[in-house]
Amino acid sequence: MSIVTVATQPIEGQKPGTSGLRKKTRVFMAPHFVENFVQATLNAIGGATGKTFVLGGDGRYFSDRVAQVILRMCAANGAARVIVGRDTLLSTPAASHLIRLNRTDGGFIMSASHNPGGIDEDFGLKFNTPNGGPAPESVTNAIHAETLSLANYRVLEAQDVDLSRVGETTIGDMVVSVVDPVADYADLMETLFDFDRLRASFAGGFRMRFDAMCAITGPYATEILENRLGAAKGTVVNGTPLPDFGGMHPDPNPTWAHELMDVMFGPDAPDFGAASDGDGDRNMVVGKGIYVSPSDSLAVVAANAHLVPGYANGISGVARSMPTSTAADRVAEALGIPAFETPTGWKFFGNLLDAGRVTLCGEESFGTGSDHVREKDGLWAVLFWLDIIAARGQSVAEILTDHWARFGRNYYSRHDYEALPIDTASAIVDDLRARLGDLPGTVVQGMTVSAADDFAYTDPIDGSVSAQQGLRVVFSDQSRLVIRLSGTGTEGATLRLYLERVVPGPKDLDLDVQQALDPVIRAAEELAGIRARTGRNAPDVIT
Ligand code: G16
Repeated sequence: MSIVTVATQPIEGQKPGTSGLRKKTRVFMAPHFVENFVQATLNAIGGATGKTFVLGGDGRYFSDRVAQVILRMCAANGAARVIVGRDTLLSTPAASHLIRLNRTDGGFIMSASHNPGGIDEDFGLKFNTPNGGPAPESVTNAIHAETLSLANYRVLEAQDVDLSRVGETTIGDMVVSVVDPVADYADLMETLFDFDRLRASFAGGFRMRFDAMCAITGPYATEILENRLGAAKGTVVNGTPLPDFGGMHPDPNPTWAHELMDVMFGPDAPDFGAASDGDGDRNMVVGKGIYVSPSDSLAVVAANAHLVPGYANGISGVARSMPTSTAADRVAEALGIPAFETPTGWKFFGNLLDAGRVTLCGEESFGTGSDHVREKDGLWAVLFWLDIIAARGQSVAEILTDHWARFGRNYYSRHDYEALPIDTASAIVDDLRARLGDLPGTVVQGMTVSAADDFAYTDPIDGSVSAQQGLRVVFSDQSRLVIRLSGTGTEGATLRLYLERVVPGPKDLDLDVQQALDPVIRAAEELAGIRARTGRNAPDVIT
């Protein structure tokens, strides 16, 4: 086996977005595309010599080929060992756990998360650092800089490695350890939650439905919920990961997980419903006839953490992304712990988690997690809810009602306008940005603007600054709208409009969400003119 140095040229468009590099699969399939990005990554982290990495992903189309390329390139660049999930499978939180558990030098995750998979859909690749978290901007900027000047990459000439069997093998001088993708992660969950209590709950007739959307969490959910906790067989549906996710759009929100929503709002609904996304880091939780918004989910988890064994000694702080509702802030205030507001992207939580400043983090984009790994974790959030339900002996609806009565309710929704012409979407954002300074004090749809800015974040741990992270307009009654462009889409531009209205209670705690938000929706249209300027008469996705 010989190491070949292949001459190449920089390829445009290799700038990582909110979470790694995401493109159409065919873009990744172009000559040198994967190789350039992998070499740029290895260069940016100071080379691979003697290092150990984790490798896995959600099993989407093309993962098998990319995994072999990464193995050959790691071997050619002098890596000592790569730990790979069997059949290339690892959920993103499981990969994060393996990176930490084995004290490795980081890992490659092959996934475009909630984006559909297949030759005409999306692929993605991201590097996580030794703390198990997505590379911070300092690293992704360095990777991008490398992609712009790359002249060659190194690859080992070798046959494919058999990744279908657990065990050790070598490629060149490098060891390849193929591991069970589920076992270590499931063991970690047993240390955090009261598995005896949960077993008793399922034995007592508690019913749930977990929709894995033909994506990575199927094997994890089956092992944990059905095998270890004794939930009825068939609790996990769409449980086999498929390269094209069976044609599903594996994004756990009311639009894409509508089958689950139909069941949960239908006759004979089970007690609890949940779904996860392509790579297993997102979650949606639903009660019988009631949907839990991700922002509320974070707040409820924080308010009830003392009931869950892994968190019973207290939580140090809570962090949420800026567009996420402020519901969790109110819980933090009541608990006397700090609350942090970060830009969108799980990578911004890493420093706070590493420094022990926060225990729980969450995002409106169906992400919830804690310091047990450095990624958001879909199944973890589901187990957290199950443990809270078991400990309180209440339904989801009762838990939410109690929560709103105590803390007030943050009505919240996100409206997405997808696949817009990039120029149109950028102009909408740029025009509003230019007017922000004039807005405070003005009245829009009967509401007075109290503050308006383009969110900038200074990391409290390393002082790094991230500017232009979303436009926010806050009204004097604490209602709020936020506009930003997605950093994960692969087709045109996706404009996200985040809407929030705070109702302190005790009145008006059970309004229809869209109706409750109507004044804020109208204010957004008056200020930004999204519908007028795009010609769309409704959002593509409402969460
Ligand atoms: C990724 C990030 C999240 C972010 C989400 C949406 O999630 O990890 O932190 O909130 O994208 O980002 P955007 O609004 O820029 O599209 P995932 O699940 O896709 O990895």
